[in-house]
Amino acid sequence: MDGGAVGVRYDAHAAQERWAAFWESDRTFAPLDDGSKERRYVLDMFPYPSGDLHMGHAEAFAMGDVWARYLKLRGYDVMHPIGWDSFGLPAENAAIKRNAHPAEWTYANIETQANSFKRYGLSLDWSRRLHTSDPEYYHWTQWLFLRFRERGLAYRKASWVNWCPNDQTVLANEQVINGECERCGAAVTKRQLTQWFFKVTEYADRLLDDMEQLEAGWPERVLTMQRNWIGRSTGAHVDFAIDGRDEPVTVFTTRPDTLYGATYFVVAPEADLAAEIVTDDQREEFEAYRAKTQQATEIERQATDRPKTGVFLGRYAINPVNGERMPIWAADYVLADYGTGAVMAVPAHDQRDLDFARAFDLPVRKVVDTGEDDPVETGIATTGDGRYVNSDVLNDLSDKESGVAAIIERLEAAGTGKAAITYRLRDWLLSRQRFWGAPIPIIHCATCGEVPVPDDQLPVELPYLTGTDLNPKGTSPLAAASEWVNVSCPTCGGPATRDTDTMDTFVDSSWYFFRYCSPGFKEGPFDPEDVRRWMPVAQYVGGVEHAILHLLYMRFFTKALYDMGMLDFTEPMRRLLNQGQVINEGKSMSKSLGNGVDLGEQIENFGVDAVRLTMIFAGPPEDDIDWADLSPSGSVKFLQRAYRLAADVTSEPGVDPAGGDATLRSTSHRTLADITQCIETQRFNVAVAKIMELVNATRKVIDTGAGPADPAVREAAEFVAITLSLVSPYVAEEMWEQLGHQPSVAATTWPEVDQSLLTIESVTCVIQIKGKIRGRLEVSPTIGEDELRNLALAEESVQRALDGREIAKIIVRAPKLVSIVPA
Ligand code: ANZ
Ligand code: ZN
Repeated sequence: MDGGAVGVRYDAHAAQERWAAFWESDRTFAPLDDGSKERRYVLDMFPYPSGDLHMGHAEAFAMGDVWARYLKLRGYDVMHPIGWDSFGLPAENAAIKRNAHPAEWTYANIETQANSFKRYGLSLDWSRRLHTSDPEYYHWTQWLFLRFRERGLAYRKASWVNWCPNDQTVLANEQVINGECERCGAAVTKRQLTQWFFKVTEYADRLLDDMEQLEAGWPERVLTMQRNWIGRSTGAHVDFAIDGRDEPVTVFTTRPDTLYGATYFVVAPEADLAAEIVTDDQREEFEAYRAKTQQATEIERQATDRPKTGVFLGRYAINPVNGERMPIWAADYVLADYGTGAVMAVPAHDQRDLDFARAFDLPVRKVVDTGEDDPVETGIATTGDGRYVNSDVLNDLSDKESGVAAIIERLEAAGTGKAAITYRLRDWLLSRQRFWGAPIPIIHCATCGEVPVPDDQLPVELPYLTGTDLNPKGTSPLAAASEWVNVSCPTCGGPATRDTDTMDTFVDSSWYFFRYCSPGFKEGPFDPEDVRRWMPVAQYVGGVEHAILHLLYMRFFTKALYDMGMLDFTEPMRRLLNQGQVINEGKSMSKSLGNGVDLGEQIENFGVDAVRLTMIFAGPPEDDIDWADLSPSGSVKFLQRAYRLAADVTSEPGVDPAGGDATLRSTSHRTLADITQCIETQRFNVAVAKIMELVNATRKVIDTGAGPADPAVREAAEFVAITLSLVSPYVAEEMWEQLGHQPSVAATTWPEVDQSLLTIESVTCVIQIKGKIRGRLEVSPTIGEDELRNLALAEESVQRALDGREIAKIIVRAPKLVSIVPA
């Protein structure tokens, strides 16, 4: 089957060495940035240097490279930079274990990964390389922090925070997954600490509303996850007077229309209010309860099947619409950091409240008649629409919308409430009690308070700490570096101390894509002119695990920088592609399962081109791919087959294809049109399948058709080389050279589809039996002889005419004729 000059092969490993060196010295992938071409910025989420590159990186970067190479061939000036997200806990843990400095481990891993990236044939611009742990980079992370602080977007306050008892550090809400530490899986508890926050909540509405700009280019599921995370709830704030307290207490409710059904009042046990209002009689019981809730993890507190617990605080709240006195309880199903930390409980229409009321024998009063069975009897709260009952002014109404509007009007008139919106989104807790991060550039002075480090003293560099100095102690390891900590106050010159916390690494990654536009810029984090030329990013590629963390934070940074006048756009990434995971034998790869696949080994065995081809061909980019189901050796065979086309071509470069085999030309242009469409719509796997078809069609014409000298064969082989270069760049370069071209295929242009050649979609094949026409078939012009023979014999009219007779002779002239002679 497999024709071509026997033994002609490309040597994958030799090609890798050769072309990687060529691209580097030729600076093939450095953008021109001279305005001669339209600019496009293609970006892969930058890696964390945890070790060498793994299969996940290989997939993501292969996807990104399809884009970058494609856009370059389409004539754009493409910027495709690379760098490292090189601060973070794993480096610190490794340093403690090996009694070394985190930088050693970090920068050694970066070098390993950089070499692997180069071997992997990515069209990267190495001149823009950055590491977030370099002082030249974190200088500007600190500078941005100070600018945010000036605008009130960075502030410090005492609050209940998520605490990981294992890593001995605080965590952002986003880093707590089902009540567990995202990093180590330990159950997260709460602690009251003074911490730094970014005021993301100020941008909640814009983060939601600007998603309109992303609808066309971002996956819907990421947008949905962000919407849910921001969690905008509309309802009302209602003020309840408290017996014996001057100030009323406000609750947030989404159902102010059920106000007449409120029968008790609940405060979060750790809310200051609870400790303030509890009566002396109840204090002991309350304090024991509060201590217990602090040990409970978020998972436990939110579990629905968990028995409801709580303590009566001995006090009463007054319902503003009917003056009823309602007992105030502390219960852990109410969270301190949502809404106002206090709720009016309406057991008839809220299941959590009903469960609690039944546990503590509190009254239940129905105020909406939904026609369902009475919640008092069933124990099931009714939440739907219905006629209002027991609700005074609402009793004539029967739908929620008018109920809510009527009660809000009444509350507003009386000055006891108003329409309100609440968000699930919290401010971003950014300080960490760890070493390997950007120090917070603040000095604490007994006289002057918080004093920012003056800009001309940035960066505040990390002191040199190693090994056991870094052991987690509950406070930052930096606190022990007394020479570093003790400074004189920049304002009054008196004795002062540095802030000893470092910034969450998500701060570093919230602005790195701007820095790529201005590598080495000394007057700021980036030159706004550079960013204006290159951004927004045309295509961002990375894992869906960042759907809310990184992808929300970087949107927040962008909006804040826009408000500072440094940008002229509000969304940084036009399009987002989330690649799936590479799994093995149905499961995520992991050390404990022992099912890890080593990227280096795969490359050793099959070569970079075949590994990349296998990744891309495996399925749609966003799907998970199971390495066990794939055949990198099949990819190797295909690549050799493609290569041999180029080796076989005998016509000269530049020959006019016009006189060449018409059907092959039609196939080439149709396939090229399809491939182009597939790339544009991110169906990279289908694009590969089309390239395979074109290889087969060309092979057939070389072996059994017009032959290797036909100019259409050259055209087809060139199409193969160019389109294949997106996925398997080394073989493509080899082909391009075999075809007599100067390097590099990456620097050529994507061929034009000749529309006039697309028309011949099928040809009519005549089936003769003993010279008489017995049937016709519509077939592809490139159909193979075996396939055509089988199709012809399967035709009903042919079967009938043969009537069971044996066949003496069959002549197949694909695609137009099959001639059968029966015995
Ligand atoms: C009375 C009520 C009646 C409520 C009813 C619901 C149904 P979402 O939709 O998630 O925003 N709530 C308010 N603050 C809370 C807190 N800190 N911890 C726990 N629950 C809290 O939820 C808003 C509803 O959750 C609010 O509306 C409040 O209960 C409760 F038939 O108020 B509702
Ligand atoms: Zn001072």
